Amino acid sequence: MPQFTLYANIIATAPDRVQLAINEAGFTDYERIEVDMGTQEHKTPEYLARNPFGKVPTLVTSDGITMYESRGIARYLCTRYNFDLLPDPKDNAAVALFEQEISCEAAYFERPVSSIAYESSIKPILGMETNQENLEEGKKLLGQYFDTAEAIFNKTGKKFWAGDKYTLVDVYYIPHLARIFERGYGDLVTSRPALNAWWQRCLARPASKAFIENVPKLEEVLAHIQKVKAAKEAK
Ligand SMILES: N[C@@H](CCC(=O)N[C@@H](CS)C(=O)NCC(=O)O)C(=O)O
Repeated sequence: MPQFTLYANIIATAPDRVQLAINEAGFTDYERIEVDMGTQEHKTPEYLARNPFGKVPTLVTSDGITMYESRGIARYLCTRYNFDLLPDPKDNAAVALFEQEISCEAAYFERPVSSIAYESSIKPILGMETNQENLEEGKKLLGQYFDTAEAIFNKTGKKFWAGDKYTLVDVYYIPHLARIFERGYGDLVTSRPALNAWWQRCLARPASKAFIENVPKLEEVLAHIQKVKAAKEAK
């Protein structure tokens, strides 16, 4: 029996925080179950019993732990299975920087990047029109956050968000940014030299590189949705 089951969905960003942590650790003793969000499987009583918010990801371990929230799950897996993506617990300065940056990602990155993702990827998938004003506002706010981040990278000379070690903080940025690049907004990163240097360091890591290169392309997702719809209508 595998150590745990990860309930996820191929086009969803949040489960990818957990998936990339698993990939970076090279952990293989688990199973991944694709939740069919097209048929609202994540809103069925059976799924809601595992995750009352009706979202992916959810983790279920072989010894009976059920857990939701991607950042919490990734951190739990790191602790439980010794994924080398956390700071040395004896290094107080490293732990402090890690905790600070974990908060910054959730507080300052998540909201603007989510609005870009919603306008440029999710709305087309749901058959809705992109609101260009909201998209531009998201890009502006993300740009402002990245300006501050750029100054910090320059001032500190750190290689990764939480210091010189690649950690879960880097993992948490990558799923959204991979999609930002896929949608053609990669200049938000590449126009800032220190941030771009960080991105290149991530790309030099085989697991992160493979993840970034294989992120689902919106055009392919839309084509797949059309195919499923056409097959249903033909029945
Ligand atoms: N804070 C949650 C967010 C989870 C989340 O919003 N997942 C999205 C996919 S990226 C989802 O399941 N959406 C379906 C819905 O809200 O119905 C986490 O990090 O796990």
